[in-house]
Amino acid sequence: EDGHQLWLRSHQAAPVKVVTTAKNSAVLATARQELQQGWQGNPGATVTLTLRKDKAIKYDGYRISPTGVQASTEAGLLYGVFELLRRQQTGQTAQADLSNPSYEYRLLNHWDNPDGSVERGYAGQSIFWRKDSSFVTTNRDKVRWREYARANASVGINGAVINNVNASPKILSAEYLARVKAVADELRPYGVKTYLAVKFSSPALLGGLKTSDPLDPAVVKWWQSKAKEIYRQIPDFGGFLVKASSEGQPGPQDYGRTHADGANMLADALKPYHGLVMWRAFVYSPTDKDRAKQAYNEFVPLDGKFRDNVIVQVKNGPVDFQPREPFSPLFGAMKKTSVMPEFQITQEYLGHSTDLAFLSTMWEECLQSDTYQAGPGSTVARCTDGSVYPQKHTAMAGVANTGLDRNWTGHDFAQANWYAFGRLAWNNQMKSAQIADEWLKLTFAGATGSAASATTDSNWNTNFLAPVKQMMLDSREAVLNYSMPLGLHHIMSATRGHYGPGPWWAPPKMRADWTPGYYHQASENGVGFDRTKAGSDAVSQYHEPLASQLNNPNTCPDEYLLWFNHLPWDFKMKSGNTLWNELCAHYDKGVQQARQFQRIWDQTQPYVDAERFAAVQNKLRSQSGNAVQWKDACLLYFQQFSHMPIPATVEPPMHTLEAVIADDMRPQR
Ligand code: BDP
Repeated sequence: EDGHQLWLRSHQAAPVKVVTTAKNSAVLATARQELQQGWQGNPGATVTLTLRKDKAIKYDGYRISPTGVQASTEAGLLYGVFELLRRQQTGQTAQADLSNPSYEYRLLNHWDNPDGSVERGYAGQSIFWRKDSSFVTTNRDKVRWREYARANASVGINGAVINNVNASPKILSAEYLARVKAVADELRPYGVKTYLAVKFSSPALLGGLKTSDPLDPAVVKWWQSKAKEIYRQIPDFGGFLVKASSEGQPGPQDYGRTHADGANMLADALKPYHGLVMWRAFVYSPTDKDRAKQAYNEFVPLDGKFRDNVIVQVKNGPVDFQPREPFSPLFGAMKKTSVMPEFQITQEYLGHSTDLAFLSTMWEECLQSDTYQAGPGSTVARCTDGSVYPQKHTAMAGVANTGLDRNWTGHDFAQANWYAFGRLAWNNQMKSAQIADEWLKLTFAGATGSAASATTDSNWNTNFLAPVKQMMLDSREAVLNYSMPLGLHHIMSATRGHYGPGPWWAPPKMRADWTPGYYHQASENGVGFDRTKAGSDAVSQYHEPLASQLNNPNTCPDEYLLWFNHLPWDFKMKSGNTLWNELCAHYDKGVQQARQFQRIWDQTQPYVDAERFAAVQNKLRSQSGNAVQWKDACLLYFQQFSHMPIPATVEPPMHTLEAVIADDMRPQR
């Protein structure tokens, strides 16, 4: 029980007869095989896979019934099969149902480098690239890529960008493309398309041209012939993901061109092959006053100027994957452009693969946020899935948390985030409680080797499923409480790769917008970033009535308070507490929650195999230590400014500020 099987644990299958009207294809063969491997229904039953056009079925959607699946694409049949099996395994009734994906493209973004390292990866080396840069595709590679593709298909993910957005130009060289083709060949039978992140200056760096100016004819030609070269080998290649004019990456602005000029040039090169360009809106410069405003300022004026095979890829929040951010104001504001959300599955800012944080609740919160851009109910979900605006393409991306670790994701519970991402990309109205419920049943039921099963054993339901599900649902808020409550953000340690606290970090000459002080603004006057009309006025990028609500500290929700306001330490909160006391209470609560998670898990021992029980127990122990560090460090750091006592109800610090800072300076990972 090393977790390698993810939520796809093997089952004793009952015999089943598969009948199909579809022509034989690789994807259909996969669907058939999955049924035969996993059938839990009546032994000897006949299941029919019907391929037929049906107006009610969108993209790769499907209809299922206890006796079969109907879809208009082979991938739809495969997804229907996985749903049928999921229902059997989780004890849901297999009543007739129609299911359409919310988004046409559901992609993982791998920040994997050609040398095998993974940027912000906490689960080992890349599954796609090897350090020794040997391009020999081994049988082990192929098996792993197929297992990976199968896991994706089981939750409806249909695309993978297999290299880092901070892209190396050599990814487009002939020898790397051969490896890309090898990957694509293994992902294809599972309906997963392969994409690449490209470096905008590749024509100069790789092609030897004098410039990479998107309006230069030689540059245009270079990309056209590169596209041709790629599609010759990979006819169903998905397209390019581009990080340009962002964090030092080259881009169209280096040549005085706009993001639209750059994106459109690449889009034209891919158009003959139906390829897509996902152009990231993650842009900010150190000279602007408020980083949170910049993507909006740059991209809104370009609305309507992008080719129809461009999708603008927007991080969920306006800054950078913080544990909690308000939604990016670009959602709903770009009305004539395809816009897609990007979430971070890997836990860069939420405790790496040490802390347990079920991110589904975070994504659900973002997707269900109301932008009001087209009246009440214009949620981020509806503004990006085509319900509000007639987007040509719809998509959702997640920065993957996978690596060569035996359990794929480092923390066994981090698998749930991969799972949840796929489920929400398929259905952006899904509730986190249901996702957690499914994942726990699929991943842990029957794992002790006993007869314990999700459907029949009420002890398992009461003593394992219920408390562990609650722990998952509370886990992200717990991380917030002990790290960045009340709208605090970007105050993590830089020396330890964003793990642990670091509100003090400010090396000389460091870019201000990369230091925590820029964000927390703590002084004797108070704490928080003033983004009200009197401050940076970021609030005005939101639609009314939201803008006014956020602009006033008395109506701004507590969870965004210090994101939008700079407030005195004795500011009176809705609870009646002073801001300082409220801050102390949150940090303390986070620590207590982490402790409680340890207790909950300890109680589950009879229901979990020894290996995963011990692995999770160890992680939770470290997480508690991390929570205490965060609490002690932040309270002692901020106390230097508030000069107020830590309330007696709060567990007193067990570290000194000096000790935590010294520890932070000693790189640990
Ligand atoms: C930041 C990461 C950095 C990424 C960047 C991005 O720290 O490693 O390159 O996001 O999304 O959060 O491009």
